[in-house]
Amino acid sequence: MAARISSVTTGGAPPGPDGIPEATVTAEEFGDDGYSLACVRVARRLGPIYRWRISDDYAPLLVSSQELVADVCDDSRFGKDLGAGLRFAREYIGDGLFTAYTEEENWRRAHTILRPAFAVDGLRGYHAFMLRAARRLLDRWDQAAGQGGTGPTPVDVPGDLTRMTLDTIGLAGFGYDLESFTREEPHPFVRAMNGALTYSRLQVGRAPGAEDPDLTGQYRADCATMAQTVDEVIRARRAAPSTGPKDLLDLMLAAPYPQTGELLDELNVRFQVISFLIAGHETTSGLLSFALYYLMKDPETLHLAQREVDVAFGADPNPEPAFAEVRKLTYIRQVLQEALRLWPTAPSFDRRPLHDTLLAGRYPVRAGETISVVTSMLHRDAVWGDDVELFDASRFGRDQMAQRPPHSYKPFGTGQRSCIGQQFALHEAMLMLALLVHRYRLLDHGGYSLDVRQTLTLKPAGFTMTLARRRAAERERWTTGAPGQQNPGTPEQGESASRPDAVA
Ligand code: MNH
Repeated sequence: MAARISSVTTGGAPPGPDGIPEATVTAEEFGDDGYSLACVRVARRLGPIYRWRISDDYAPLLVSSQELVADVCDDSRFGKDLGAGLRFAREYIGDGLFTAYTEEENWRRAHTILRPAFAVDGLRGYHAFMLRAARRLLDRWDQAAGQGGTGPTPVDVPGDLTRMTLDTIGLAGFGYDLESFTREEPHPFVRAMNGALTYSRLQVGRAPGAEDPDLTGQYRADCATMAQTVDEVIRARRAAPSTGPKDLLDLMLAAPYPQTGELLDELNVRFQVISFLIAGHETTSGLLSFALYYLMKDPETLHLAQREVDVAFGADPNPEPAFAEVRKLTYIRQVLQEALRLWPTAPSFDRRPLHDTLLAGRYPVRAGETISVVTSMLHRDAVWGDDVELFDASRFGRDQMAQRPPHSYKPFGTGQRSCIGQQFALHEAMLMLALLVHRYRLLDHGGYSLDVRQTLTLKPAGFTMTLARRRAAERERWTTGAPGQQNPGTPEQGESASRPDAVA
């Protein structure tokens, strides 16, 4: 059922003098589905470590076994690196959190100031915004389900979920409504953002001086549009300070760095806002799209997910779950974690040795060189058993999680540079997924077969499905079932204390 990352089985390359094979990648192997998926194909051929000479001065090492990844996650010997794509993105997101070097003062400042916004108390304040954006998606999908006699029309799953996650981060982070569901054309910021991201992607691996002047002109215009939108948002907030709980923008504008009492400077705030708008939506919408794909294809998993939300929300056709209720949906969380195992939507991250060192005690690596973790291969390491392509949410039951070695699951990166928005993303995704499986049956109208593509992040391309509203009786069967089947309880009972093991 699961689409497999296709493997190429032509012969291996001879290892170099350091024992590391060097990849020569044919155009066919490179394919057209994105750099990270090509890295996976090469890893299948060359094994868990290889060097890929992309240009004369850029030849990252790629690692993908649990053993090697565990070593590069040692924060005392390795730190975050910016691969070619992120280095390029510094043109428009500068030293924002995502693209700052750890040594840059602005990384520590922003990390210290913004961290509290992503702890439980911060998250609680975003719940209402998440619910509001989720509601917009349900309204659209109710229409598509064909209320009022018209037949169901297919929904664009990744497209609509991207609208939802974008509205969420705009509202929750910055009090700014991107109104993604009511526009015919994307918001100018969104169009500019996609243009700039596409342009950066095209630049990776392109020789210096080989820019296309038309594209470069458009790119400059896109960067200016992003900056303008964000400066407007900032001006509006300065003119009318918010009265509710502090959001990200309040902290960015007014919270001092405790060590020096200084605020983030104006340019850095602009970089932060753009960074959060980008980092805060694509990955989460991809995650939800993959989770819906597996639920649509796998009735048994869907059944368990529906049982959990039906018991939690009851027969109420329009539940408005509270913050704490969402956090108790452990099976829904497991479905999301398993989706991120098979398709980590941020498919790789980069590390670099702080000093010359031996990787895993045997491969010499130099200070400052780029070592990319191929997360989607790590998540298929033998530590995951012998049926790694199988979607199986029980892998994230508490006992199974405790048995796996550390650093076998890295969808959110690692250590101090891991994703600051992890709990934000999981809460948003749990809420949305819970509302969806409570409300609809998920119908595979076209026999969709998984086509994973990387733009910036991974998405199931061309994924549409149709929906049918569930009836109250379907939701009540768990609690009012036949004698002997009463109240089966939630799946994985007693696991409500379990936390994702994402960042070890
Ligand atoms: Mn997020 C860093 C994955 C959702 C904001 N994120 C990272 C990294 C990964 C990642 C991997 C580490 C990158 C690296 O080492 O170079 N993020 C995800 C995934 C999801 C996600 C898979 C959703 C699913 N991220 C979010 C959300 C937000 C966010 C939501 C904001 C609300 N992420 C960030 C920021 C960083 C980051 C900011 C950089 C943090 C730092 O380096 O200090």
